[in-house]
Amino acid sequence: MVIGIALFSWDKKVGAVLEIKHPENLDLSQNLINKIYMTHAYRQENQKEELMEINLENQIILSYCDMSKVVKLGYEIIILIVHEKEKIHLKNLKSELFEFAREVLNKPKIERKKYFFENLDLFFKETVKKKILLVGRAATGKSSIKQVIFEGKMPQELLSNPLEPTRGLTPSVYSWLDLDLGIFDSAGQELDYLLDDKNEQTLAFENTDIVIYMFDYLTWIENNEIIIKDIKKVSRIIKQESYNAKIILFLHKIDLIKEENREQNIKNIQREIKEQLNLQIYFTSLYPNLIYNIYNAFYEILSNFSKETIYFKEVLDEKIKDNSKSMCFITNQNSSIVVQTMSNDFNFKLINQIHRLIAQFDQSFEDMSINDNIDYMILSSLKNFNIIMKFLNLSNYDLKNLILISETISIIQLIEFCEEIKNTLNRYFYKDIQK
Ligand SMILES: Nc1nc2c(ncn2[C@@H]2O[C@H](COP(=O)(O)OP(=O)(O)O)[C@@H](O)[C@H]2O)c(=O)[nH]1
Ligand SMILES: [Mg+2]
Repeated sequence: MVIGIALFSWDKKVGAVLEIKHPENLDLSQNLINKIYMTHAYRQENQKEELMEINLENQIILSYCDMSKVVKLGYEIIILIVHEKEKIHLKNLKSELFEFAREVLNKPKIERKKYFFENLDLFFKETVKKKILLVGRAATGKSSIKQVIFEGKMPQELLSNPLEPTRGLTPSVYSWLDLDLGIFDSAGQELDYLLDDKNEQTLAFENTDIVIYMFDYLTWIENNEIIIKDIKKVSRIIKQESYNAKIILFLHKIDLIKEENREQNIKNIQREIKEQLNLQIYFTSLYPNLIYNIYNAFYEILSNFSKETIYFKEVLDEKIKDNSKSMCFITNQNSSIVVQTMSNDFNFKLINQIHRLIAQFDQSFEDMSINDNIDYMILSSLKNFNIIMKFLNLSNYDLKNLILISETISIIQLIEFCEEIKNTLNRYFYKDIQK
């Protein structure tokens, strides 16, 4: 998340003068300003444009100054303050700030303000803020799901190297298309405390839009009463305090149900939940052949808030709908899959290998696309199994790669699809800027 941006000019008598800032309530302490000036002044021998990175407690400050002009004009500086969580976007933000600051500061003073505000959407995208709370007993898989969905972690890594148990309530902020998502992961061992202690309750439930209560298959089999009791308690808290949150259930680790019984078991549990609780439930697992369901669950949940999620899904569905054995997805800067579509007959077993492959190529493909203008990466087998990956170059909008996989569509056709999708997305964002 970009927190703010500001332009300082220089007065021979008083020193730094704050000329422009955004947002209006951006807090810039004198201490901070001094620090920024010291950082540039310290490198006085540098006679070129420079972009410094200053790391503070949980913020990163990028600061541009053209040192070749200091003798004549004093220090003219543009700073961009970003949340440390945005570290992964830093490379793009730096190059954008560099261009932006150079443009602004090369303009005569009276024209700067207009240009500055007209181009702010480079850094600030209008987003909707939503809070999701993950609760459930210990070791049901809450933290693993969070890391796979929102941090682009490989599921098999988390299955073979389990995470440390979560302590307390751990908040993280993720950008997800047009959403800013606050995900609050809670500690399973402390669930009783969370549901019984008034202060903890407020901290967890206040302003929450979605409560995901997760339980795993084995606990359900061994002790479904405790789970039903938990869920009723969550319901009661929401009702009593009139919180505006919706409860969604995840029954996780369905890989532990024997495959031949899975469908029937799921149906039975679904019926039981409906009778006792009447809440929406998803059946999930991080196992490769079942992972698609989790992405779909989050798609359905988030599409309630995000118009981009719905629109992009439509764009992909449109391309895939008349083709068999094909799938398509788009990743964001975190390498999370933000939208996907698949024909019914797609070979699920392939997903694991494809995700692995894409993860391995991810960084080098991005570098090559930026530095060498590489347009596509294509993998093609003799049996007409084709994978194509296209770098979307839409980092401002938090999108990274488009990936199409098919056992029936030719490479030429896949390239065409990629171009069409890319053009549709460009039109969508371009129109957005025009508004
Ligand atoms: N069988 C199976 N195990 C899983 C799955 N997802 C996570 N796990 C394992 O469940 C354990 C607990 O995971 P964790 O995410 O720490 O659970 P949390 O306490 O709810 O945050 C770990 O050993 C994970 O590897 C799944 O889909 N199937
Ligand atoms: Mg955890």
